[in-house]
Amino acid sequence: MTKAQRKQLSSSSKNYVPMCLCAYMQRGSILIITLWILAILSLLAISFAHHTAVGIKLTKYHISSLKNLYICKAGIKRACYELNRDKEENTYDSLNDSWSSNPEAFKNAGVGDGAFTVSYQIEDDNKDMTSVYGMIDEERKININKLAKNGVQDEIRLSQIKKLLEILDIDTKIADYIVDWLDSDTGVGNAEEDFYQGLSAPYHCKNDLIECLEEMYLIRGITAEIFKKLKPYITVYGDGKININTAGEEVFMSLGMDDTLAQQILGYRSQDGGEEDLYSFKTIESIISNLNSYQPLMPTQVHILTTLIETGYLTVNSSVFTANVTSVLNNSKLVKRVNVVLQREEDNIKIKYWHES
Ligand SMILES: [Ca+2]
Ligand SMILES: [Ca+2]
Repeated sequence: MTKAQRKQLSSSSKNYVPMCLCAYMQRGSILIITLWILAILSLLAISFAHHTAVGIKLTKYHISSLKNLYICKAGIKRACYELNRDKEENTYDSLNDSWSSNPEAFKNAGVGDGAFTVSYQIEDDNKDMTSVYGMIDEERKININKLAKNGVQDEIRLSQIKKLLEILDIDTKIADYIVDWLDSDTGVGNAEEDFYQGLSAPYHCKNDLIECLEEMYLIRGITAEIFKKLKPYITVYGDGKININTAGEEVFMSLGMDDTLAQQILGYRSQDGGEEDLYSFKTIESIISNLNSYQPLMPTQVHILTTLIETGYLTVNSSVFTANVTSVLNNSKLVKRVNVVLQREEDNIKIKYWHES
């Protein structure tokens, strides 16, 4: 090999090594870039899958929620049906009516993918809470809006509410504060505009009717404890008459009856008439004679009843009903509650109040 050939060979081998290295590095970069792209795509796919899963869950929740609402609406339809049916069956309203206690219609009644229940809780003789499957008529309670008549305090109704507060062991001043909230005057009383404007977060005294019971939390002196005690006995609906077929002892006594008379009414009502509703008061005129036939009334008791009947404080009918409807779906823990107040009129039923939770 000549000197020139050796020089050429040496030169070509020097060039060969960097060229190989360059190609190797190029392939490595492509691999790294590919891996990065794969990683980014995987992350995007995971993120997309997560979003889709959340979306599917939300859609399922909304579908279940909607189904639950319509099951509650079916419960309300059933309540309206029972109210209309009852109107055909009799001309009075009592706890023996189909709207009142009717597990067949209102307890866990299957609709589509779930079931509805229309119920409320009462205290039984052992002071335990028990469910009644049906509606509550508002005429078993005292309408506090009637404490003010045309914007002026009604003395007789004020004394009735004070009696109720006494029975429930609540300060009777609360009755005056409720009157101040309702009556049209703004200066005479202990809970008028001045009081509410003097609060750390002031607001106006309403000087008008209460639209829903929870509004009472705005009235001076009404605490959660007092509201809970009062709630079963008061309402803001109805014409102010008390249904003698549905009211309880506390309400009868607040009307001025003694304990014996209140118990006599409850005793008459609770007699078992078998299939027939024999022991409801069917007309106002029959109240005294029915009670006398059950157990002779004292002259003072006859006088109290006569006065209450003649002054229009008693009735045998109800027209406003509260339905607490709960719906559950099969295979789901999702529960929906709708509380409605229904007013039964001559030829239709009006919704007076609606609350969903
Ligand atoms: Ca009836
Ligand atoms: Ca007032």
